[in-house]
Amino acid sequence: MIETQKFAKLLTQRFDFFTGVPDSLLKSLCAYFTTNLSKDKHIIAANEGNAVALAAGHFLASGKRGAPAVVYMQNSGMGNALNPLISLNDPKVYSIPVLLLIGWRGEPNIKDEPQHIKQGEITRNLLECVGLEYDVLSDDFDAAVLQVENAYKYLLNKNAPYALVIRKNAFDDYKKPLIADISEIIREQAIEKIVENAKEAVFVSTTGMISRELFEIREKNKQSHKQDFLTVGSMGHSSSIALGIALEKKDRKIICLDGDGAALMHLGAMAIIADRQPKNFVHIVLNNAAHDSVGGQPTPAFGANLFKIARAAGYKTAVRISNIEELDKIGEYLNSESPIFIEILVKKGSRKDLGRPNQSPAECKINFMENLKL
Ligand SMILES: Cc1ncc(C[n+]2csc(CCOP(=O)(O)OP(=O)(O)O)c2C)c(N)n1
Repeated sequence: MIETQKFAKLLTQRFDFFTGVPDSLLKSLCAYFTTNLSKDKHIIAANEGNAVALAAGHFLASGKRGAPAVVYMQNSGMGNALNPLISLNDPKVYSIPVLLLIGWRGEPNIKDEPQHIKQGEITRNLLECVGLEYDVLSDDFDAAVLQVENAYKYLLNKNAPYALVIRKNAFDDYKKPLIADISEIIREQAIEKIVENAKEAVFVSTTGMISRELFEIREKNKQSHKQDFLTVGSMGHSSSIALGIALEKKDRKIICLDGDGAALMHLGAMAIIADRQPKNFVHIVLNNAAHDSVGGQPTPAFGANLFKIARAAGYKTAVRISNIEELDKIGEYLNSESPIFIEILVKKGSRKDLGRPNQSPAECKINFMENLKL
């Protein structure tokens, strides 16, 4: 295991701009950047493609020799990153170097969740396929120093991206930055209230804790899971999945339970929803201003006023709930004019003993589709 602080210091000696999307395997590193770098030097991006582009902008503005930046991501985000990596950074286009740090979820022979298996299997092949040089970071610090040096030389000499693939437990714990909560509402309780007030509705829930909490609430209530589609991977796409369903199943109320990080990741989906004006659509963002599921790293979602964005985009109803008294009115909001956007400000954190769905994605899909047929 590598000492996070030593490794991060090594990087900051060579690089002066850091951006990325948080990953549980890289949470210590991200915590170091958040705590120790200024807001101009470290940006938690909306999505991984966004991060690659920010890093490219930094490079373009960094003088004659050019200073490559560092972009960190979970391997699930490689899909988002590939577009700019291939059509912007690649030597066949602008030849813009960038150091990628890629958290290797789903590494073969290491137990992980179903949504990480395929991505883990193909992580190296994907890099090879796009002709991106890489190395798997050693857990020995001295060896890692040489790997970073090697990567740095490559970036300068070849003017092309280079990746370091990072295994589980590569870094030791680094203290989380203290980021104040924006509300007292506990997310699981908010979801419970929503479920209570929407017995017949179909739910599409986002990646991370929100889906796990929805699953647990159904277990606790001894309800079936068949009305819930858990978007375990594919972060940022649950509202589009929900819209696809809503347009087809006009007699059912469709509720998307979104996270703020996920909503920001593909914010354009809100404009599409507003444009289609579904009459049976509720988009709920449980906003804790953080990527809670992977370590609580901050998002700019509080200041972004998502409910105002929704209103401006054309949702018929758009409200922000920030305390328990307003949460009690959720039933009313759920029955207002659709498309409905409800932003609920919630506290970070979840129950320590929160379980994981014991149903496979395939079972979830079959049961959900059976239920939708009715
Ligand atoms: C494309 C992609 N990038 C990164 C991740 C890693 N990831 C999983 S959950 C999550 C945070 C989600 O944050 P938010 O939507 O705000 O929900 P919260 O965890 O706060 O409830 C991240 C970054 C991912 N699964 N997919």
